[in-house]
Amino acid sequence: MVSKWEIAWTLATVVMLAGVAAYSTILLYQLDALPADPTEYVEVIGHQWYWEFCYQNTSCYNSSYDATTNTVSGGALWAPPGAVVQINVTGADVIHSFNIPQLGVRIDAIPGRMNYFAFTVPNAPAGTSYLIQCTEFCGEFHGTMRSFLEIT
Ligand SMILES: [Cu+2]
Repeated sequence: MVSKWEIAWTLATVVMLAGVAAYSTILLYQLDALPADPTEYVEVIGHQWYWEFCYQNTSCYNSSYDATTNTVSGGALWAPPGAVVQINVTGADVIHSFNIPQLGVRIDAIPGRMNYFAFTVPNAPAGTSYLIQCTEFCGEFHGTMRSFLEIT
């Protein structure tokens, strides 16, 4: 025979798990929510093997990484300290993945699809830079498909 205690603790567990599930679902949706009024929008396009950054959908910069000096030329992801940056990410050829490891930013760059993500730039002094690394194996020079988020 089932005791009333067995029924009670089973029900208590069900209620607790339902609460955790509901709370987690709400948090997951909030994590994906985009800010209503970001400081800047940047279109990020992954190419074999460089990142292209477009500001206001008009000024585009191809960021070329030099592994011998660990620097980029031609452009970077520029943002002022504390800015809320919305990135609209896509791929031009194969699947790439846009990743700023220090800031926990990671989103796939998929041809024919636009992925949206927003993050807050740290309040770091101008000139600070954060590594950007492609994290989806995308061919021969995947390892040096890098750029920088540069604080302006
Ligand atoms: Cu890549």
